[in-house]
Amino acid sequence: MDRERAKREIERLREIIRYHDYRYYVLNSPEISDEEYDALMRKLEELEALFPDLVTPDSPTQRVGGKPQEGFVPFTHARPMLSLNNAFTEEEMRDFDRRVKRMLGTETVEYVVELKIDGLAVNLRYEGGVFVRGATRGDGTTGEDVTLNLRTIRSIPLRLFGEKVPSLIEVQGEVFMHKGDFEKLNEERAKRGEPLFANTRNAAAGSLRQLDPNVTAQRKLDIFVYGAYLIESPWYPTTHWELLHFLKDLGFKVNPNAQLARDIEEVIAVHREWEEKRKTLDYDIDGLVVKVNNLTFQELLGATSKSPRWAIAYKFEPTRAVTRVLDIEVNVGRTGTLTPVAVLEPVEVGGVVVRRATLHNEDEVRRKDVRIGDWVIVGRAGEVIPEVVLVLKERRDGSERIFTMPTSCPVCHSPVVREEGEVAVRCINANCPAQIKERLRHFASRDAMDIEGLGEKLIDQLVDKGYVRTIPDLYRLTKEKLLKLERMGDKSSENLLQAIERSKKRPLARFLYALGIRYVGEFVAQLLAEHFGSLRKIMEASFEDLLAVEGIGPKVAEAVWQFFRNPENRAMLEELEALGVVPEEETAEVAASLEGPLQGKTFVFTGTLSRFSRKEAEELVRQRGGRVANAVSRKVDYLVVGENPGGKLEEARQKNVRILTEEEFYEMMGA
Ligand code: 3BA
Repeated sequence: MDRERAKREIERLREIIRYHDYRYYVLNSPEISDEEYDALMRKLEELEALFPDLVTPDSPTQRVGGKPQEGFVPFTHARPMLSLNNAFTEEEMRDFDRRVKRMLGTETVEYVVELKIDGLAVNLRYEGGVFVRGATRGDGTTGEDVTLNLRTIRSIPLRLFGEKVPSLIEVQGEVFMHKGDFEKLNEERAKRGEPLFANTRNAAAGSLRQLDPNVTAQRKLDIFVYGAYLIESPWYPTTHWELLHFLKDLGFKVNPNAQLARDIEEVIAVHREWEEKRKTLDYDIDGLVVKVNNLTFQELLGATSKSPRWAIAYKFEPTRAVTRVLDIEVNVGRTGTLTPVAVLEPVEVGGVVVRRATLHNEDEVRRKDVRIGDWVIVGRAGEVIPEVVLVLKERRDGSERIFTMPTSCPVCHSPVVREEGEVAVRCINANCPAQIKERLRHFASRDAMDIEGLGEKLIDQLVDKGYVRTIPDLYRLTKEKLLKLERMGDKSSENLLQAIERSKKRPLARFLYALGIRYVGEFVAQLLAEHFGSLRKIMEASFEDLLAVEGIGPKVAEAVWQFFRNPENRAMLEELEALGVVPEEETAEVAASLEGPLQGKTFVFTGTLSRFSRKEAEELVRQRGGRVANAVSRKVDYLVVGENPGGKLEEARQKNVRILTEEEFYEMMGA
């Protein structure tokens, strides 16, 4: 091939590849397969190898490469990168709005509301449409030149598109790491015994400040751009909203969730929405950035030496906080599992005061190396139960004490065992008061038999006084006994007896779940109930019968079979039946309803819904032929997230289950 033809072919290939990079990395919507893409790239590489003088820095082949740098060179931004003032409350936002209006002498100011990406700010310089230099924010005036590292971020265009490419432009954005990539990175670091990153922002910063661009390339960073300084351009926008669209048209990745707000009350409403919805994103945000839309207004308002008067960060309550581990206690669960729990100096996290955080198990305490007296970061990201995220080892002074798991149960003092291949240490005394209490608590809980009023404190008293030891004992309680308990009057004891009475006829799935059989969560209980229909049939099922249920594996089948073989359990079930506890059998109705647009789709709900009750929402799914499960597994198609979602959300993320906000759910239901 002659040089001229090669040159034309190289340019053609680059343009095609650039377009597909844009589809894949910016729009998340590829048009061709990975194989087709690789073939284009190989062709380009071959031609460039034949004509090395035709290789230019903006070629898609030139993203990674280069040797480790000696250090970073300072870079002075064309215009200082200011910082943002913070607001935390609605009142502070209304104050901001009043200030803006007073200074402008106008009553109507429109705002653009952007998500505040929790990453690090960078500035990208393009000359003649080609990416030439990129730098961190630094002190605002001068940052560090991290061009080679930024080139590895595939969502950063090396060359701009379109008709209106400015000849000189500096673009600002936030480099960040996706939650999933962050977790994988920390897992790898834990395996290699390297210190963990506390959050996605630190991980992104650490990755961008690598001297070896090859390391940065492996960290899978991403960017959202939100601002620009148009130095020489064939066209100038008049609003920030237009600027965002312009940046998008040039090939930059702009966050799709930015929106216009007509007034400050709309801004406040958007903030309320995202306080919940942020959990469904696969990147961290720590608030909103609110900007005056009109660029002339922006100029009139100007800036102080530190920050613009036309923008403000409207922050969320943090979901992480730093505190101290005062002690490590051990809890005994329903199945006798001993769980270490950190007792913390009380600290506010995401609007609630946290006093305790789970440490999961002994291995986890070792892995994180949590000691009594340590300063730690506690997190509550979408989880109900807070956990210790990271130990701040640099704050140790040598007075910290190492925790060891007890060799006997802290409640009943029987020896504990750790079975082969298990992480959990268990107390195997079935009469351990801690286990009895936890079993009863689980049995009475909302998702199980839902016995209203039978909470933790009451169960403690009932067990400690010797009135209740087994589940059937609950159904033998009398008013005389209840009246002897603290804070139990005439009315409250009658209410409790009624609640216990009502629980006698719960659906079979709830009853099975309530029994607390190992590995039988809400979803498995539902499968068993649907498959067998009655308790009798499940009790008589052989191991093979159980294994034949779709979705049930050998471990679960074994646990269920064992449970019903145990003579004590059988006696308990007979007792319950004699006391009138007869779960409602699963009728054919359920099977018959499995037709409709949602046939074969399984939904799980978490959190409180605002428009419908949980029951009504579940009914919407069933009417359309879908199924409702109680626990997240890989078989679940959608998790619907209401207010204050539980741990299911994190599970859904890990298992790649589609997450729906409440609104998206109603849309899908046509409700
Ligand atoms: N918008 C961060 N600053 C932002 C341009 C102004 C600004 C931010 C922003 C000052 C985000 C301060 C550092 C800086 C460029 C100065 C955003 C975000 N807008 N959406 C108004 O998502 N984190 N950060 N960056 N100049």
